[in-house]
Amino acid sequence: MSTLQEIASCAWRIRRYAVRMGEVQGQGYVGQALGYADVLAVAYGHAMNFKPEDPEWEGRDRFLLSHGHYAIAHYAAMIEAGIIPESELETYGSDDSRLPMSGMATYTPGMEISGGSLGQGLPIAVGIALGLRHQKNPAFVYNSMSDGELDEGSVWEAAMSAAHHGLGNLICMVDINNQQADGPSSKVLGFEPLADKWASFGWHVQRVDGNHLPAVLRAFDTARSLTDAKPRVILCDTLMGKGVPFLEAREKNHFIRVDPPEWQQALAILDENAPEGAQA
Ligand SMILES: Cc1ncc(C[n+]2csc(CCOP(=O)(O)OP(=O)(O)O)c2C)c(N)n1
Ligand SMILES: [Mg+2]
Repeated sequence: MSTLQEIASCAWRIRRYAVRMGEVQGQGYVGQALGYADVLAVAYGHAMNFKPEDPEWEGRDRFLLSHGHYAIAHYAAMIEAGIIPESELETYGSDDSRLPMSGMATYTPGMEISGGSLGQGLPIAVGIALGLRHQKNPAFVYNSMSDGELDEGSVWEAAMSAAHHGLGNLICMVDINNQQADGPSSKVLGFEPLADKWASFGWHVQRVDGNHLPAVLRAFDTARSLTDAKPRVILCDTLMGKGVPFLEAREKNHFIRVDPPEWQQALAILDENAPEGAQA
C-alpha cells in the first residue's frame, strides 16, 4: 500500500519523464501526459498488480492504452514503474526505438494493445475480461480512454456488452480534459450528462477530479473492492498541461510544439513545485 506522498512523487516523476521525452522530439502529446499523470500514478503506483521484470506475467492486471496517442504518458508511467529503463527515454520517437510516438504492442514491453484507432480498446478489453474470467484468472482489466473517444459508437456497443456479461473485472478510466483534435469536446459532440449515460448502460460510475490524488485513489480502491458483477468506470476530469501554467493556458494543446528553451523552463517549474521529499 503506497502513501499519498509516495504517489504524489510518482505523479511528479511521470510529468518530468514526459517533458523530457517531449524535449527529445521537440513536440508531442505532452499536455495530455501532464493532465493524466495523477491517474497513471495511482494506477501504476498503487492499484495495479504487475511484475516489472516480467511484463507478461499471467497474473498481471492488464492496462490497455486505447488512446494510443497518449503513449508518451504511458511510457512515462512505465518508466516510473520500472518496466522500461529510464535511459531509454532518450530514444523516444526515433527510428528503431521501442518507444514509438503511438502505442504499439509489438514494440514495447507492457503495451498490451496497439491502440490509437480510437474506440477499439474497450471492445478488446471486454474480450480479455471474458477470457480471464473463463480461465479463473483474478486479474483486472484496466481500459484507458480519452473523452474524444466517446464519439465512437464502438465504445457504447462494448459498454452494453460489458454490462450484459457482468464484467466486474473490468475497470475503465476516461480522461475528460474537454479537448480533442477539433476543439473542446463539448463543442465537437456533447456527451453530458456522462455519469448518467454510463449508469444507464449498466455500469458502476464514479466521477472525480482527476488531478486530486486522494479522490483518484479512493475511486480506484472502490472500483477494485466492489463485489457486484458490474463493470466499473472512473470518469476523471483533468486539466491538460497540469503543473506547467504556460502549457495549461495554451489554447490549442492537442499536439504541442514547444520552443527549445521552454522544455527546460517546464522542467524548472515542475522542480520548483516538487512534492515534499520527491527525488527525480
Ligand atoms: C477512429 C479514429 N478517428 C480519428 C482519429 C484521429 N485522432 C487522433 S487523436 C484525436 C482526438 C481524440 O480526442 P481526445 O483523445 O480526447 O483528444 P486529446 O484530449 O488528446 O486532445 C483524433 C480525432 C483516430 N486516431 N482514430
Ligand atoms: Mg480529450
